[in-house]
Amino acid sequence: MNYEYTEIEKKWREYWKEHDTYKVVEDPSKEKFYVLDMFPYPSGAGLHVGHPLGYIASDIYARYKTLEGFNVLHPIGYDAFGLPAEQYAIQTGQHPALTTDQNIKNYQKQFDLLGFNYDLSREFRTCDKSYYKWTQWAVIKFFEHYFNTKDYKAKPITELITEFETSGNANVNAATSYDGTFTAAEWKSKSKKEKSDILQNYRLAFQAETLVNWCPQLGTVLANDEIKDGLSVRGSFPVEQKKMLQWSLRVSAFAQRLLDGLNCLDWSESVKEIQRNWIGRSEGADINFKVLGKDLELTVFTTRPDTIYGVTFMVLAPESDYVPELTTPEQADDVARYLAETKKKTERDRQMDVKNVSGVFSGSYCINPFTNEEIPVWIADYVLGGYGTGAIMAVPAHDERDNRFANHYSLPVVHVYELSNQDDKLSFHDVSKNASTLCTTGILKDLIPKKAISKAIEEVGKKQIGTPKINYRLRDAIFSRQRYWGEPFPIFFEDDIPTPVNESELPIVLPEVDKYLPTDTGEPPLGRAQDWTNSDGHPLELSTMPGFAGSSAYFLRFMDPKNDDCLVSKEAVEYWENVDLYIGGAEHATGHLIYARFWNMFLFDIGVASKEEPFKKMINQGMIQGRSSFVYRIKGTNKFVSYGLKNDHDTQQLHVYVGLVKDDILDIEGFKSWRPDFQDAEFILEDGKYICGSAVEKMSKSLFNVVNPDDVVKKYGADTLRLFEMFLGPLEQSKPWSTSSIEGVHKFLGRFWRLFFNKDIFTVSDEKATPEELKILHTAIKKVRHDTENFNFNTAIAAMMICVNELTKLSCNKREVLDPLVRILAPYCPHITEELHELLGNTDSVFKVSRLPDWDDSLLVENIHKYPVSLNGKLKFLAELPIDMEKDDIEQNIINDERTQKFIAGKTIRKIIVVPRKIVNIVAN
Ligand code: ANZ
Repeated sequence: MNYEYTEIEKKWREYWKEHDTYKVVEDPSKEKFYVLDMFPYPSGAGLHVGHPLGYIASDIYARYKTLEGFNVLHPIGYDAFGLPAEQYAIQTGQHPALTTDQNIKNYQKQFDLLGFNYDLSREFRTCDKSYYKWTQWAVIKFFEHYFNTKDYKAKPITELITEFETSGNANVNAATSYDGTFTAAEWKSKSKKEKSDILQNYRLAFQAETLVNWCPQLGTVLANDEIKDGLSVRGSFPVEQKKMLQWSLRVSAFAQRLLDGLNCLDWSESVKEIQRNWIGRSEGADINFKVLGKDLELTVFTTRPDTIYGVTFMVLAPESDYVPELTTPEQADDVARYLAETKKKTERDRQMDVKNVSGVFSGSYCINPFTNEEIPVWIADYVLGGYGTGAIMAVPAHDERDNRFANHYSLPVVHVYELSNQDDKLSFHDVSKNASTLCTTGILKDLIPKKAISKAIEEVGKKQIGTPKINYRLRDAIFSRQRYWGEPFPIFFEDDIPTPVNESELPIVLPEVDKYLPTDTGEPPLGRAQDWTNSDGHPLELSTMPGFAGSSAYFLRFMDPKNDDCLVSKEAVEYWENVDLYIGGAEHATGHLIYARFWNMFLFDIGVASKEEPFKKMINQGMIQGRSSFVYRIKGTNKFVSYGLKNDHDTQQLHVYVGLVKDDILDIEGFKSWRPDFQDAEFILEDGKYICGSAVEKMSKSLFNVVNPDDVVKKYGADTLRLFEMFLGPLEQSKPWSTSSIEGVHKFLGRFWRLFFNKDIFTVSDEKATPEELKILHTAIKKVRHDTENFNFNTAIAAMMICVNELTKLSCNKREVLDPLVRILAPYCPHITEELHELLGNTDSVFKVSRLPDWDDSLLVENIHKYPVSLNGKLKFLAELPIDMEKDDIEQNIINDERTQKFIAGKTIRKIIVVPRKIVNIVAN
């Protein structure tokens, strides 16, 4: 019987669905294992063969763990809110829910074809109101909590309010953006609105004036990656930096915990390092500089207080609150002009741009507390408003950016570390914190930087002009978008005071609107909704939540997706705990993977999550790149010249659809009918063929190199595609798609199948396996188990191929060998193995009733020795004898061997020399 993969695969897909094979329930008698793929966002283009790489890997591992006896949770859902569907809605008027639904259905179909073992009873979409109810609920919880810096965790804001009422805010331990102080009496005397405004500075979800990328024409805030060269990617409209009232999440409060948590995660070092840099812990000091002639101090954050004798100017960020206070009337025009100029640049542009130095003098001076010198205060956009205090002390001798600025504006450069003679002329001298260079000035003279830093901080303390400080680069996350297709906020406004809706009113359902655009007065699209109020008639927030809202706790919801009373029940979360294996792209290192950790830590603090970290182990699959094919058109003609002859002509290289090319040879007829303009194409061939050029590029529709997994499944079956994608190379490496070896993988499955058949008849023998057969099998079991456990799927497959080849040579069809073989291949190729498992006489799925086979090391050791038998020193034959056979028995065996008799042919044996485990030599004459 042939290997009819199409029928077999269809049969088992239906069987699994019908029998709910992959449905899991909490079962305390079994150990759990939670495997999760990063939440897919279903794009309109569907999946190409590059996408399933991670999904196949997680599916194999999930099945492997099932066969090991674990209770495996392997769910799937869809990250469904987001910009592409909304943009499509703006262009076509089609509701984004419709587009999203179509895209999801397409993904589901494609996933189904690949035979994944998702527990589909747990599936949900972020745009389901039964799910986003819990996203809204979490936002209310964020709003109702602050971060206590002593207990190091989120605590109810009501506790803080009680403290304000009894002792004011001077001694509270709270992460805050509030820098004022008040007594209990002062607090009590404040109005409701004033109290609300102050509390915004403590809440974990809060409304604040934030600098954002604002695009007036689109009427929305844009993320950095939605802007290119100061213009919106969509529509090419100008974008400016603007302070706007936005919702944010106080992620910064969790910076140290996010940093510490990394140490216990089994993630790649590179992703952990990216997160460490993103969180960006810096130790230093805040130092106050008196402003000349004003009752005002300018506070700067510096990591190098040891360089304070070299400060020759100060710099304020353009958006700093100090700017209006320090700008003198004479400088006002210049400063205003400069501020207008810098508004056009995004923060990222400002950080990247090292060539264009720009700034303006504020007109004010500060006094250096160590030297008492007067130093000018400048305003420049290389200092960022949101980091440290938004102001710096500039040390052009030892800081590169300050040096560039000083050189541009001819400001003095003063060295405070010794220069060797040959460095004498240096304007900038990089002295690292760990250098052994000595300081040359003041009370820090002759100290190395490390010592000078501590001494300077000590001195700052003594003079009472500052404090040691740890800063983090990690920012609070801006959490509101002026868009339609997202979760509505569960917040209403009463007398301008933002207030959460009653939990019983959740979910706040996304309303219908006539257009997905801002209103004529510039309000977000929800401004178009009728009766957009809470149950008391108070207006609801008009912004929606950003893309990451829905993907920040989805892993918890999969544990208990139907629960309408809470995000996840105690029993479910205590059983499933967290994700044991997370598979997805490393590109999420600074987005999703920070937000989800933060969100989960908060839920842990309030007793919802049972573990502080959501993803224990993470694997980042590589990319599958496309292999593009090219044709070469002679310029100005419709004539195409084959690859080898292209240099004889003046040609233009064009991408050609890869489906029209096999082994680099173009299907000429197919090409002609591909596009109308190629209908009359002519060709200059090589050996009667048109050879195409090729290159490895990103897989993309526009490069015509996209391969659809559905087509591959049709041609070879899902089991072949699964095996092939894993066989392409190590999981975490990027690699080009090349179909040339897919035939080989497919043939392997055919050979495996034929082991079970004698011509057309399923024939498996119950005879005992030979040691040789067992050795082949157990070698494979050992290697496949070890390699699968360690995600070396490609080498595990290679081991199975060797095993099948060797068994084919021996025509082995013994149940004792084939039955375990089915089970080790099952995680990789679930369809073919289910079919064979059934033919072997089982009545339920292999994933329900079977376990992985173990290997027996004793079967792997060589227990036969091949003795070279020589007659009078000349090798005659090899005798296979048990390795532990005694000397006398060996001698007896050799004497009795027919071959010995034949070779001595009438001679008399004089002596037999036996060296056990080595040789036998017969002396005869
Ligand atoms: C004086 C100095 C001398 C500095 C020197 C560095 C080297 P990290 O390590 O990234 O935390 N800085 C402080 N706030 C800033 C802001 N808002 N925008 C841009 N730069 C800012 O960097 C801390 C250093 O970056 C601080 O230490 C400050 O410059 C600058 F030889 O102070 B330093």
